[in-house]
Amino acid sequence: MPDSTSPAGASVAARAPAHGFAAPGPVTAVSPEPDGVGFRCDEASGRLRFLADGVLKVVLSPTGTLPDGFSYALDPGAAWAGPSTLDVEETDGDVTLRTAALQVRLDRATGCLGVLTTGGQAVLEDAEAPAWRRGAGGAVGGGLSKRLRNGERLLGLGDKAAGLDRRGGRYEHWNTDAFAFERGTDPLYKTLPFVLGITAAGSADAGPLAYGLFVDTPVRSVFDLGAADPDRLRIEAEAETLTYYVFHAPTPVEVVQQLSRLTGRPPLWPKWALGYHQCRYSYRTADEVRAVARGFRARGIPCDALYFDIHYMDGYRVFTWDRDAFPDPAGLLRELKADGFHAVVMVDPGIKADDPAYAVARSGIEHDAFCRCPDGALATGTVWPGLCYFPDYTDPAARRWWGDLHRYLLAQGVDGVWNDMNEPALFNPEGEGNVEADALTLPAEVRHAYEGRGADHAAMHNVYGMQMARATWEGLRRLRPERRPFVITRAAYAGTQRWATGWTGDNSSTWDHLRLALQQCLSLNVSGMAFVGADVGGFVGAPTGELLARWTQLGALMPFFRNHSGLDTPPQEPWALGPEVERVCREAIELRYRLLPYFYTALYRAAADALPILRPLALAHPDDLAVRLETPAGFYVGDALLAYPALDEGQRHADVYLPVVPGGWFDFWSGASHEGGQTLRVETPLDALPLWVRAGTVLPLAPVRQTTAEPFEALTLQVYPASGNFTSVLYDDAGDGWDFERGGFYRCTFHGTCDDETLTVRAEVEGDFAPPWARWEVEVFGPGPVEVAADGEPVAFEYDRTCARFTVGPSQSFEVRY
Ligand code: MIG
Repeated sequence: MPDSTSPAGASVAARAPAHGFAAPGPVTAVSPEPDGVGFRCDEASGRLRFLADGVLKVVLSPTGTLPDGFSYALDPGAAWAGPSTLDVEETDGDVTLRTAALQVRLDRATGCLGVLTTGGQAVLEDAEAPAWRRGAGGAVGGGLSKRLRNGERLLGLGDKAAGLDRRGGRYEHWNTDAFAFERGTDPLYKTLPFVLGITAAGSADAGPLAYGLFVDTPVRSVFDLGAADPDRLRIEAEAETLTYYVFHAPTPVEVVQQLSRLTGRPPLWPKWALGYHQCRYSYRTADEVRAVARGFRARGIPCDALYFDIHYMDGYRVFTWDRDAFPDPAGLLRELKADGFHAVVMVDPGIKADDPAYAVARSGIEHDAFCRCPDGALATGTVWPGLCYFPDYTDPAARRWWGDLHRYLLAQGVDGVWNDMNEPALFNPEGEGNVEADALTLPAEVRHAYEGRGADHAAMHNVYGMQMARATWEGLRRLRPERRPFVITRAAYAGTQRWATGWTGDNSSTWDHLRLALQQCLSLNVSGMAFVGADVGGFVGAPTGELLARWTQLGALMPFFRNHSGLDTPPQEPWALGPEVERVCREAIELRYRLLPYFYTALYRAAADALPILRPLALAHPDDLAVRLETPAGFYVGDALLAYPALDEGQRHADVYLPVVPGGWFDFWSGASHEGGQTLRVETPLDALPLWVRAGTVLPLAPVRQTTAEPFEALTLQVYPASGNFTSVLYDDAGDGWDFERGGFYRCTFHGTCDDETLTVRAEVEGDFAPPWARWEVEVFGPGPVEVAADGEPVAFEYDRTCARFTVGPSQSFEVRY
């Protein structure tokens, strides 16, 4: 070992005692800058810059210099054209900047900032001036204080373990291994410091207003959303520089899109990522994995991926296999592949440090890829393998080294990588290594490269996991350029969605966790992380059959759909809890596979159009006063499907609130149509998963298959008409690879027009990809037609009270006459 490891004597310097707050003081100078202004105060300087008419960037610093603006959160590929117009007006009292969407007023006397609409409606206003807490060594932390209004709802903050409405809560951002977390446990694994505000309707002509606040400080921070003072949103971050963005758009969904454009859209994940995945901690031998695979195929339960948790490794050494338990990994993975299963393996950041023969550790040292203490010693801490080193993923060379390690796994046929423990999480047996006994992560003073800038762990902690996921993604992309990477991460910071899907960590097999799983996934979607899921069935403990059935139903509607359970828990595969539960689980999984074309389109819309996949009702219906955030429990999948899964033990009915939409709603199961603006009571026996389709939708469905790759001949198109014009989109491509970037995609826009006499659906196709379907099986809901035609030619049809069925060629336009 070239370097010794030394116990860290240094205490955490950054926690200096506070000596009170300092405000910026009066504005002393204002200077024009591109798309905004710079300003100086007695005690601070700042910059206001519009990235677009409705996107304002604010940078504040208690020093004279503002940073270069680098942030891991920002998508470097995002092109901001600036505001379409910008007026700057200076008066004695304030400086006002106006774009086509917003005006910002900087009060000269106090340095307070107010963001308003062009019509003068408040969007987000300082309640008090920004302030810095002065420690002995200068400024150590900054604070913001914004006004909250009566009736204003706040969403976002990623997967914080609470209800959707974050108002009244206080949340901390410090990525933490939160094993067996409960509702209210905080902090958790992820830091997504974005708040979506939706105000109550102001007056008859001023409807609800939507805005977003993204505070781009990866350091430890606290968001108090009205806990200490109900009318104040207060943010304190252990950062000198406060950088935040205010978004404003006509609708909440567009605000989420603004955030997603800033911090990046997800890549188009391979299609198999949308299939059903099975995991446990751990399938310990090759034979056990084979038995699980057979379990799915023998029972005809669809499944696309199996997971290898930490026991596949040799003594928890990453990039190794335990050859006793898995004598021929490549052979096993080939077998699985032949049977339609993808293999995802866990890779943790901790690299075993106390084995001189371990090539990965030696290579890391040679490449100087590991984090060091200020005295130059390698930082070490204890995790699964014992004493470990930790790669510095904020160093581009270390990321490259890390990425290249995956060559070994890819050669064996691994399809995807699961990054866990990347908060980073450490154990603390008596403070082994040079980690403080109670820190459970790297010490604050550990050094990071931070892209050549240099930073300590306190500053890099919350981005560690995202940069690990990035290094993994980039490695897979580089080493296997013909395939799309699949990466899943536990820790995250804003922007992680560019490189990884996510799950919500170690939940429990309880009914409250079922509801929490939904709330967490919805909030993650509001916060820019669309491709997420929670462990189906719960990780800690054991679900009852009823809970597993209900959780599989909910999971079938989450983007990431994986059953996972913890060490020493009883089996939790869909068949583990008896035939009735197995049937219900199978039906839910089958529904997911039928919905795949719709889900894949939703994923495409997330990747292409920055749209969330899951949407709380309030996101889509901010002006509907009947839509509160927690009840009813309905939510959207994509923009057309409304779901009301049962979330309570023994639940035998659901009160389904249908929002007001043109043309109303159709029951997905019965085809019956219902007007919006009412609450229906529906039965929810164990096998019921209430689903509603918005009128004005063409819903694409595939037949049930055992994997997402199984070819099929007939695509079903369910048409749910609404009078007037409507459009729907169907996206498809090869499901993997990058041909879609060069025209190898199929995007069909359905242009529907409907009145009492005629329904026409015109299919407008773009792209060069030829989907494999031989025909479209069309199902048109509503009254019985008198005739049907495709591209002008009459077509035979059947009608059965709710639905007219007929067959057309793929991509054919059709017309129904009533
Ligand atoms: O200390 O790899 O959240 O999904 O099964 C536990 C074992 C480490 C935590 C993850 C969980 C995983 C488990 N890991």
